[in-house]
Amino acid sequence: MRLRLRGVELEWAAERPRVLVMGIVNATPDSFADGGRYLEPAAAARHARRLVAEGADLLDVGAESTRPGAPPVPADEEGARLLPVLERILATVDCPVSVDTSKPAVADAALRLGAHMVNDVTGLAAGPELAAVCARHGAGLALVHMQGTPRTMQVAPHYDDLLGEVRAGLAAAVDVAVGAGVAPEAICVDPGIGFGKTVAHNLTLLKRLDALQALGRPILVGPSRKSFIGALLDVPPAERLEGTLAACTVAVTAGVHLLRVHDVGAVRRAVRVAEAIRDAPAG
Ligand code: HH2
Repeated sequence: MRLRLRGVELEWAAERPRVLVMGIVNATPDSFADGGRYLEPAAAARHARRLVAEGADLLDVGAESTRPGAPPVPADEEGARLLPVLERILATVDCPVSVDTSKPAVADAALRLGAHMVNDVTGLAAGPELAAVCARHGAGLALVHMQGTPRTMQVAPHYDDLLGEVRAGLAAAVDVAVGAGVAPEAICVDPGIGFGKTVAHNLTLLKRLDALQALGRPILVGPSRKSFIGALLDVPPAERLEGTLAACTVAVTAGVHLLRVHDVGAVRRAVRVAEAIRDAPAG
């Protein structure tokens, strides 16, 4: 399996694939787990360097919180937060950098600065324009399944056939992206933990990531510190490390390719053990 980003190719062996870790840098005032800490380019770049030193294979930089209930941020404000931080990070680290945005204008500016991939949590809900921007720059594109919008998605999520609907939604998004000129090898897919999902939906998706293998694309998942862990353990985001490690471990067993997380060092160590168990002789 391969994922072609701009100027970089990520590769997973058919046997014993090594799961890659994507470290999160949120240049936002209000992200649920780390809002306000990395708004300044220097602080964000320091954090990026630390995540890479802890073992991040790539970074995801965002400037709009998509936590449940979050208000939309205008493109000029998102760009004004994102671009100085991104520029500094690109000059500081030497791994691929993804930008977490759904806005074509913001993505275009970020890709002009040298970002390698766009991470769209809406899965091209607004149409093919964002994908066309990625195609023009030869950038990678992560497509995330979301039911509703961040403002409404957790009101009453409902599925008649969870795995079938998430898979079909992602397949449709992949078709839109390819129709806009994105190479299939440049696309990865994500079931969207917490994006229009109940706790039970999130648990089933993590357990059954294998249901997305039929899409033939690398699978990305982002359980890090999310509210399903808070619901199970009754702890705030800062105390969700153990829950995050458990979710990541199960995702490794279920065939994930990329994990989007805040706690890179701890996840890297947990993943190494989970991979060793996955690859051990069965008896
Ligand atoms: N989750 C969040 C943001 N971006 N991207 C992908 N591909 N998958 C995810 O699950 C995902 C994502 C939400 O987490 P975070 O960035 O930590 O919080 P906030 O949206 O409040 O900034």
